[in-house]
Amino acid sequence: MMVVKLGGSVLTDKSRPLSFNEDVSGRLADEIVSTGEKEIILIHGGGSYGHYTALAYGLDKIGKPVSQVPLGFLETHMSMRRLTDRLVEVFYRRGLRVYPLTASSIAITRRGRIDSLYIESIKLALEMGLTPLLHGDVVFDYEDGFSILSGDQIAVRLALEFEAYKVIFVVDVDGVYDRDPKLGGASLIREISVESIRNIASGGRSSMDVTGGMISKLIEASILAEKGVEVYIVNGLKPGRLYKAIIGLEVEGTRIIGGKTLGYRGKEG
Ligand code: ATP
Ligand code: IP8
Repeated sequence: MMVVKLGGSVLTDKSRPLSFNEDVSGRLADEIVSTGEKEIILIHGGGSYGHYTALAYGLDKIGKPVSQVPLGFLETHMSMRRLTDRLVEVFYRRGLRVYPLTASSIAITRRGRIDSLYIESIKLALEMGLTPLLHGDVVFDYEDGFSILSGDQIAVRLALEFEAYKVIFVVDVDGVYDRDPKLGGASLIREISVESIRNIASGGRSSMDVTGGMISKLIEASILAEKGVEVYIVNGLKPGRLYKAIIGLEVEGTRIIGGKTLGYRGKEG
């Protein structure tokens, strides 16, 4: 089994609210189809849909006005579903038969981490020969009422549940750099260890300056790398990179290296 998280930075233009990159999404579908890989679970991120709506309602803020939550929760969920609908349509036209499943209907978090998860529908979709497509979402939370659940966390949890041997995060840059590449003068890191990610996250001594979405992605990804799962971050805006990463060809990008990389094919007992 393989899990691919299609980043919102690729599927949408994050600088423009509700902007869908139809051409890029279609080309990524072509790449997935041409690998012939059937054992695959797809997840997409929020990009200029979910993030934009959640921000508009202040859902990210501590001490948010309670009265705004139900509406913001609903609107953000609807925004994500709109992006899913667009993807399903484009993917279908390209011969990629995805079956969309809403994260908030199968997952409940506790303090932002997935606590309950119902995966039977994902299993049955796969058995039917359909590719499950999930997405980052606003979900119910046992303690906080709701949480914003990233597609990255979903990808990691599903990879563990389904004993994936490989997880690919598709983003709009070539991989992990020593600083945000959009600021210029950054160098691509071809392999990054879980240890150096921990140092960055805990403010330890490291030249890495990773912020926002990328640091959370790396922290999530390290959970998998530590268990020996192959984890890659590749650029979905560059044609052929996702294809190569799926079929296991050498690809420009970043690999996250954990402690038990060799021989591991599944989750721990
Ligand atoms: P989404 O959450 O919408 O699905 P995504 O998963 O596609 O988005 P982001 O969370 O936006 O991706 O992360 C990609 C962005 O991270 C890049 O556009 C890049 O500018 C930024 N970034 C910041 N620091 C770094 C870094 N050190 N290396 C690589 N990218 C970085
Ligand atoms: O883009 C975020 O998912 P992500 C989902 O994978 C929402 O972090 C609702 C913003």
